[in-house]
Amino acid sequence: MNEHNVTTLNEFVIKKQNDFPYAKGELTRLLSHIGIASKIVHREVNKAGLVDILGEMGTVNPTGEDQKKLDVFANDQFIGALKASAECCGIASEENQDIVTFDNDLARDGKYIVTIDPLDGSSNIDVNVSIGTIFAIYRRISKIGHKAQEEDFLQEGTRQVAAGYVIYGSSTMMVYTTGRGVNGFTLDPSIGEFCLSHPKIQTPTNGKIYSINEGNYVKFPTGVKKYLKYCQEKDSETNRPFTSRYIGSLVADFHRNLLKGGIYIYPETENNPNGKLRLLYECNPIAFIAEQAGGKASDGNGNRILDLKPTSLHQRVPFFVGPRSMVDKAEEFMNSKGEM
Ligand code: AMP
Ligand code: P6P
Repeated sequence: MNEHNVTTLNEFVIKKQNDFPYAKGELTRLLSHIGIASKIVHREVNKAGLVDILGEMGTVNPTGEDQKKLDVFANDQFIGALKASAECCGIASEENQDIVTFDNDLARDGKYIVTIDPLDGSSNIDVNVSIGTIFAIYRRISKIGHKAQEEDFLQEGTRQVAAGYVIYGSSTMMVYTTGRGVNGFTLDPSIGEFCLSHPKIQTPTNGKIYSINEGNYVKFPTGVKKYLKYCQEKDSETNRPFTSRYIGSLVADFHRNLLKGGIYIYPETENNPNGKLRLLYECNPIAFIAEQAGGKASDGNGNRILDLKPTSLHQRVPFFVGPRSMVDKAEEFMNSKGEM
């Protein structure tokens, strides 16, 4: 706390480091570098409409999605900041087919790796809808002093040291956890600092919002169709019908649901048998935050997201995340037999 009675992100992170007497400040440095890159991306996102940084780059990312200029800019910013931190030996990014290893003496000694979606929901950039950065931090398992290996990035989500997202919306916020609760920081552009605005976030136990792309209804599994009808039926005892809210930007949809109480579902469909969202840099970090805020995240078939053993960098999984009671109810329908 300072004379302005605000706690900045850096002050908060350093304070939390003091809970670990043996800590050398390496995680602290990593988190503060992520904060710096987020502020630089915030600046560009907020003037995207004014400079020639909108529109397609003409290239595609590893999952075949058009790469917009801001995507590439954000990726470059985070890769640069993580390399400069000298605490990270490599990253796995949505924008890169393979892992990016930082092969210099300082970084090779870094004990952390980062998985990142530098600008998720970027198809919304040109229409001024909120977008976000999603990241997760793990301790490397390969030998320190050598290049990062793919095995470092294919760890279960339970091994995350930290996870967070930045939402570039009506205000820019960073929300993150290191396994001891979830805290949210709002960027105050007048001082260029993320300031603690949402301490100890706990998601409401009974939400009233469901978020899913209902345009895919005919391709949904029967259990999802049944759950949607359940959400839409009138029942005063369980506060139904629920409200449908879907922005089409995971960070924006999840952030609203985290604060207000709601379930987000991206299930498998006929076209996408494993759903659309990527395990390493979308589902695992969001799942870690959701659980730390008292919620639940599963693949809809009884498998906890954080327990899944990744097999590839850009692996997709079906994603059900929200208040425990809502995810449990959705899974109940997913497990029920019979047709619609
Ligand atoms: P370090 O030596 O800085 O890498 O810290 C060692 C471990 O202490 C980290 O992997 C975390 O588990 C914990 N830790 C250190 N700094 C922080 C922090 N700022 N916030 C939360 N946990 C921390
Ligand atoms: P659909 C954005 O491309 C994204 O990965 C998430 O941010 C978002 O929730 C989802 O895809 C939207 O997908 O198929 O509904 O447009």
